[in-house]
Amino acid sequence: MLLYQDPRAPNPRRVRIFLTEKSVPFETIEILIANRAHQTEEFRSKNPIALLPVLELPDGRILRESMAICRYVEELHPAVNLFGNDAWERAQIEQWNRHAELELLYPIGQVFRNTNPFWVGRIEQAPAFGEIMRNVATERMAWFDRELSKREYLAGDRFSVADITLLCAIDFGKPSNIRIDAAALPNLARWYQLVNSRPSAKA
Ligand SMILES: N[C@@H](CCC(=O)N[C@@H](CS)C(=O)NCC(=O)O)C(=O)O
Repeated sequence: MLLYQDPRAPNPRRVRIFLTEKSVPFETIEILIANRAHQTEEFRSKNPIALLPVLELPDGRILRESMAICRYVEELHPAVNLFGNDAWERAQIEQWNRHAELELLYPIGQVFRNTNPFWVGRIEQAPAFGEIMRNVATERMAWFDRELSKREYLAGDRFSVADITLLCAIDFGKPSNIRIDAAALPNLARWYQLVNSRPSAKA
């Protein structure tokens, strides 16, 4: 399978980490957002809304949306399980993956889009909205810290796709200077060390 991706973007990284955790071989094509390579007619023929990642199967079928891609791979390669083994675990992982996505990856992405010079001339920015989203992200990190005082991993006592999303969200805070203050957020810092030290984190 072929992954169209940008090495610096968080959603393609979620898929790279997922595939690496499962030891599923994949090839990549770099589509650099900085070069507007995702906005070409050629790439739009694979994703009309010009977003990464895109997965292309050997028979030419195209799959978009990082979690749709991961769910497809999970079905093809059930071991190692990353989406849950029974109804309750699947629901827990879904819940925490959505929390990581909507409550942290989204606001952090909006801080970047609305305040970073990278996007000047590319999109219409609303810096005040970006700062509101920065406050949301800060509050949510404190909440994740409290939750991670109760268990080892985000959705339970083992690694799951929810941890992948939270890791990618937190690392995407770097360009906006949103970082884990280990003194204030010791549980989140402990969890970050644990997950970031997995070999897949480098994918
Ligand atoms: N929900 C989508 C989000 C895709 C997305 O926003 N991708 C970003 C990179 S992380 C992108 O391609 N941005 C390009 C742009 O906004 O112009 C997914 O999970 O695949």
